[in-house]
Amino acid sequence: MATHPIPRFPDGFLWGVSTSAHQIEGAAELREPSVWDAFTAEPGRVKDGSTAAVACDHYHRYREDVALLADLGVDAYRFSVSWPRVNSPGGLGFYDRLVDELCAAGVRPVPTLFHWDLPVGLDWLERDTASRFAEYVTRVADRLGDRVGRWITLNEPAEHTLLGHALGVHAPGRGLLFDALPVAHHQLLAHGLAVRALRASGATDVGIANSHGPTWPASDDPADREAADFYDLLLNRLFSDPLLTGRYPEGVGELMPGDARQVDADLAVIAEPLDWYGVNYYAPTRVGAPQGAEIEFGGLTLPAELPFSVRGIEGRPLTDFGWPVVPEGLTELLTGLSDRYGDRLPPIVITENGCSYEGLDDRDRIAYLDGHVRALHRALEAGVDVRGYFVWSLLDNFEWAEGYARRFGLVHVDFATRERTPKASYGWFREVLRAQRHRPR
Ligand code: GBH
Repeated sequence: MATHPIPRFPDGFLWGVSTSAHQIEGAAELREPSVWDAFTAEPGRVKDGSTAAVACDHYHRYREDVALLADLGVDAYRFSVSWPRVNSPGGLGFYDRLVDELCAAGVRPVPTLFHWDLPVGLDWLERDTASRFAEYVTRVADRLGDRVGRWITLNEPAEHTLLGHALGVHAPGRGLLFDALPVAHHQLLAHGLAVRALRASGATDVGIANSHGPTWPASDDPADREAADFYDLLLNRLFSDPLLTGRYPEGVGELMPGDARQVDADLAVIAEPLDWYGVNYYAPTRVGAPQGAEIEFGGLTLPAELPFSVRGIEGRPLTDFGWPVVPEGLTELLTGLSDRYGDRLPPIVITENGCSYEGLDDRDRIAYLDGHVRALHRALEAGVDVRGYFVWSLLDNFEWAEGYARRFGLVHVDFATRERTPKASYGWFREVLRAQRHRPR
């Protein structure tokens, strides 16, 4: 554990933790099914064969979880609203109670409106899903907007496109490879329409949570550089460029659904100004030229026909998931975003950062988080306007295709009894928050 105190962050910097509905709520029988329920029901899709039918049972235990947040001392809590639950009778009432409980505890609610649990029957390949999303967002904002100040439209459209629709390892389980591009466009359009819907309902603090990470070429060889640049385009710029500049990267707009005029009109919606830009960061990726074979990577099997190959990052500790621990990648990422977008980049909030490790005495998690908070401070010193930091996650939870095998929580959950036990990292984060508030500048 680092011995030096973490440097002081600016006044008003927002400290928080994140979760998502499908991963923690349970009470699946009280809502409509989502594509994740359907996907999980197919044999072999989730590694340990588990489902999220009960998960952390947060739906029934939210009071206990809000008490954990209050005791931790975070300013804010990022959770997600389940669209299939909102579609069910009484579903919005749950979020009403949760938001009331958070406000009473002095914790700011920061809802994400879509974190991958699409209602069964809807499909991101269909353009109409974007308008349906905006209608749903209006319903949520009308109900919660008197107490919710800050909103997040989507979580990681890049990962949802890639994992869910291009590779098929997440719901809805489609392996469309490049034919998945309309899914990216329709989510971006849904985001823009949601920003407009939120503004129409009076919201003044709207952002998105995008996954980002530096892409490191495997070597200086032009073939490796070209492959890395393409990977960076697909995972990073394909999303940040339209959102922040109103244009797709060179050559991509032509691949999107609709004629050029339609795509341009959509881009004007997609580029609605944001109050802040959310970044989920876990690790950089090492990418080289294709190697003509399937690749095992980060729990995934990547098909051989991709125009790049993903390599390991050597000489770094790995988390239980096999992801490398590279704190300075966060500084590099943030200074890179600031260089690329300049004045067009709104203030940044780190909406997720964390790691999976076993055990209650989780010193490795403390080391990971400590390193990343320091790396974040270095980005601030370098002049990047960062306004907040959220740890993924409050609780161990249903880690998608990995089931319950990966533990990202500051709080341990026993999935037989649903008992919560704060880990060492919870105590560490509480001390960090305390020190930030009490240390003189
Ligand atoms: C987030 O996705 C999700 O928003 C959240 O729901 C999920 O629980 C959480 O992360 C943990 O998975 O290059 O080998 O280091 C993040 C998904 C994270 C997937 C980084 C690819 C790269 C692994 N991405 N990861 S590696």
